[in-house]
Amino acid sequence: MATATAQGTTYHNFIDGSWIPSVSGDVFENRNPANTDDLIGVFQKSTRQDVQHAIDAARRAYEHWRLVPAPRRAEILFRAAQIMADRKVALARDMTREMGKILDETGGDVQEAIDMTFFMAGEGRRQYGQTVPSELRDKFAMSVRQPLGVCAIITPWNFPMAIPSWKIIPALVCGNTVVFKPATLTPLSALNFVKILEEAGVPPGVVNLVTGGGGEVGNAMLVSDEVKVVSFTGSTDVGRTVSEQAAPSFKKVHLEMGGKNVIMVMDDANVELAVDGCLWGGFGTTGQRCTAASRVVVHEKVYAAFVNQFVARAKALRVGDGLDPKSQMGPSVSQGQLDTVTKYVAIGKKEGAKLACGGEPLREGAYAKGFFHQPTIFTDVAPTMRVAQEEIFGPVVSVMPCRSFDEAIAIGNNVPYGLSASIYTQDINKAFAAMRDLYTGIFYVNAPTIGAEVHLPFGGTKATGNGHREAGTAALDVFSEWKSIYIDFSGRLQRAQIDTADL
Ligand code: UN1
Repeated sequence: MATATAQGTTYHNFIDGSWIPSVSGDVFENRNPANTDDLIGVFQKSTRQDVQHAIDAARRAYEHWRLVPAPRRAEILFRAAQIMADRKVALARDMTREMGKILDETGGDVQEAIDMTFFMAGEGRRQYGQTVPSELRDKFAMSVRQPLGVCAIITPWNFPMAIPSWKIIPALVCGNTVVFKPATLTPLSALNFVKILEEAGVPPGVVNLVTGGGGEVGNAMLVSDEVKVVSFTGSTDVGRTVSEQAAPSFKKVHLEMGGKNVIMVMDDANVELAVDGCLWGGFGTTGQRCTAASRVVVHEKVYAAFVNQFVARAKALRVGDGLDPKSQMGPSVSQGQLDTVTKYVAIGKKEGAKLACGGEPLREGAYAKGFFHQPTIFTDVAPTMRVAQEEIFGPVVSVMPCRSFDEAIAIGNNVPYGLSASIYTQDINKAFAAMRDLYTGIFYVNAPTIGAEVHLPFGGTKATGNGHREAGTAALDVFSEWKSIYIDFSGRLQRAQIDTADL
């Protein structure tokens, strides 16, 4: 898995059951975003050739793995879930160190991977199809799920173990094999995950890990004829490229992309509860969730009360190294991400939004070697401003006043994305109307926009997705195809839709 030297630990790719270096001999560094002096390790900068080896291994392994009965495949996955649970604390620490979010949250990330693995392992005994009466005599009709082959899994850095589990575990339980390219910012958590699958007994070649950049590693997977499914989570811009690259070979493409999620606070809301929700939804994971509540629409009758409380609470958030149990918000994941935050703060100011708190990177003292930024709130934001339309993926929340429930819904829907939304209200009629009318894949009542559980579908509408869902049994639809089977036991030719008279 790794070799340690005075220069640090070198981690390898995992191809065909062996931990091996890239053919390039090149590596890249992974550093702690809370303290860039802390080198976590060096990882393989893989090439097209490495990807090809991994695809070849996955293709060969598929011929065996697809024939392993699904309940047996699932037994391996149950074991993997248990190993993850046993190692949860250590896995969370590694993740905080490489990604920055606080320990409570990395513990949650690992827990989500455990939950998903147990849930999907259960699907090993539940890949239900349909049996239906045939329209002809002495004929049987049914549908079964079948695997597709090699799946390319491309994952982001914000949920370094949960999101890989959402994709890899259903792929495996359905009988596919995997080539996995994790984000370059979080390769250690990916490696930890794959190591656990290896230990649990996943056979050589069934899961292959190739670290490196999207341009080289990602593209090589997208253009390969051997790859049958691509599951990608990341930005909408990259998702579009994934879709275009994968189109000529007719791959099944599952995309999970950006969000600009809204919390709507109505005049009858419990304002304190709404403030709790907006803090957690807006600044949890330093705003770096696709589901983050980066917009808040507040009824004018409670606007002043809400803003006062929200700003006071945001100012009091303790920003710091995620490994310190006192920290409530960690750094942005990288300099690039921090630059995006500062860019959008400048855009918000220029557009005339009121900077109610924050707005500055934190550079002094304990912050000097990390990518920290103050929790930032813009108020009196117009719904058309860029800070209210574009995904920032940082600790910046835009608050907008509204005069009515209908206006809140209109503002809520008027963005390019459709992942998650929420309403705070005590009025059941408004709650149900909002559930129906927000065009998103996920909706919450009296809870923030984050916090999806693994056994319901996860995904979004519009520029967030391309119609697929992960998590829940919906994930099986990404990683399997239906086969309809007809068995004629009449011993004679029966012509469907034609030989109906003698029935
Ligand atoms: C993401 O935002 O990228 O629902 C994933 C949530 C988490 C998963 C988020 N369970 O917020």
